[in-house]
Amino acid sequence: CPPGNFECENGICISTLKRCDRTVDCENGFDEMNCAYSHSCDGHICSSGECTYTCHMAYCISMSKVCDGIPDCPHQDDEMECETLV
Ligand SMILES: [Ca+2]
Ligand SMILES: [Ca+2]
Repeated sequence: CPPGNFECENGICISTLKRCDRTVDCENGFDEMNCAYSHSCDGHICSSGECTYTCHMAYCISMSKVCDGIPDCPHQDDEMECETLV
């Protein structure tokens, strides 16, 4: 990858600005791995008035994105545990 770019595990190049921005840009979420986010999340917490869900890699998404049919977690686990809620 050229300078200023981050290489995904599959060789795709993305801007380093997209690394650790809490949005999955690499196909497998590689750009969001090993990130030191500004705050840690253990289970379900509420911060700044917004409830968040924690994916399997300490990756936070809004609770409203859980079970919305769109994979938001790097491992898509926000959609995987929906069956049990039915
Ligand atoms: Ca990203
Ligand atoms: Ca989702």
